[in-house]
Amino acid sequence: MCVRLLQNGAGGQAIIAVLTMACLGSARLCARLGHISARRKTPAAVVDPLVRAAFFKTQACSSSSNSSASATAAPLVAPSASSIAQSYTAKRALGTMHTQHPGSLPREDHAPVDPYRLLEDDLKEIYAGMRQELTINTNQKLLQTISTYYFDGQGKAFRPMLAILMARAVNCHLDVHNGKLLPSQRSVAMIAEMIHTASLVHDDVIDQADMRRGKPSAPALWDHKKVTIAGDFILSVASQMIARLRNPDVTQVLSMVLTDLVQGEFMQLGSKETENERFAHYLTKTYRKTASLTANSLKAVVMLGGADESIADVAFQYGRNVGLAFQLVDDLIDFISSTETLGKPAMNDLKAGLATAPVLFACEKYPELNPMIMRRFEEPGDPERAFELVHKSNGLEQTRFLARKYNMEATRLANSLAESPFQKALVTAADMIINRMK
Ligand code: GRG
Repeated sequence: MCVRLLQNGAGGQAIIAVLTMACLGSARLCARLGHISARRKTPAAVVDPLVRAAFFKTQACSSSSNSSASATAAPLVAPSASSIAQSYTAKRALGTMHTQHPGSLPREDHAPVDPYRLLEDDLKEIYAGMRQELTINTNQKLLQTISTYYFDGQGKAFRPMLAILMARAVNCHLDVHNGKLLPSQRSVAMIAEMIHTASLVHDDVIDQADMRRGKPSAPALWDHKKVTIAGDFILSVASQMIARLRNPDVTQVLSMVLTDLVQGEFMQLGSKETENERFAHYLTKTYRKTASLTANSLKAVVMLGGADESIADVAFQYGRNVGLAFQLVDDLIDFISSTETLGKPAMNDLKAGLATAPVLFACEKYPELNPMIMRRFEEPGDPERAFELVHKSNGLEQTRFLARKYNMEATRLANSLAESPFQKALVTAADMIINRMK
């Protein structure tokens, strides 16, 4: 195992982050990196809404188990992080964002907390809010229909979930706002999901994707020009919401996400000649395309809560680490999940010409992948051969190992915050990202 410093640009500042690199039989690649500067549904009746309200409003930051309220709130304590991860992969509507749970378990202080269960009301509220924002900002019926199409509660809602958890965890940590979520913090959670969704809409047009989340994609249903404009519309409404925050520093942080996303997507269209350059390019692309959104939206919510720079950096780095882990796992499951589980075609990346971490690691053992990468798997049989070589190599294990390293760093950061249900759920969320299958 090698430990390297990777410097990454974000928000115009240099961010130094520790990249602990998995070198399972990949010492060469690791050495090169050294040169880089870079739910079964819980029965609804189990938790009395009033008791839960009391628990979260008056004891929102408390993790103690010595009250009747917290005992009643026991279903928030899930059996294990991986079972949460498995249960959430089942298709769910927003009303069923519960971890599956066989019944009430005794509360254990160190047991994981299910973020979906914990934030059920918050998430319902923000989905209703996003749909409302998109609906009231246009009287064009078709624009309303297309722009709200992906706000159907079928996404994993990771970004708003993380933003709300971090906001509430830091409010508890600082002992401010009674541990409650501020309206501006709720807005940022919505903005993050809206930016994410606008990028999915555009991505589906660019990739001419037929499916998204197990249903026809927007461009499969409507004219591509209209779908593109609907993506722009989602972004324009999100921009208005940013402006309404009336906070120039937060505006700058959130605007950076857009610059990063567009650059990340653009970088994905290019490739590099050498293995060193390719991995550096891949990591920077991954930060920009995926991790910048989680890093900067988590930073924005804590800034709005009144956090100082050091806590803002904890939030940013937690978001950056879970974002990088998320994308690595995304790239991994493209090789191991079925089309049915994913709700979109599997082996999509190779077919789209993309060399992701599993392939880049597999190159160590199978250099014949190099010319395939350079021609973006365009020759007949390239995707199938590359898929086979990746499975024969250690590329999948190395990718998971690297994702786990980021996950461990995120967990360390979450554990640097004062204990609260939200802080604990940040730890669970990082684990869910690692254990997910879709
Ligand atoms: C319009 C802001 C904007 C950008 C244009 C097209 C583009 C530039 C960027 C695309 C960026 C993109 C699609 C990143 C994908 C990141 C990613 C891993 C998406 C999958 O996220 P999940 O699995 O999706 O959280 P769900 O369906 O759960 O919401």
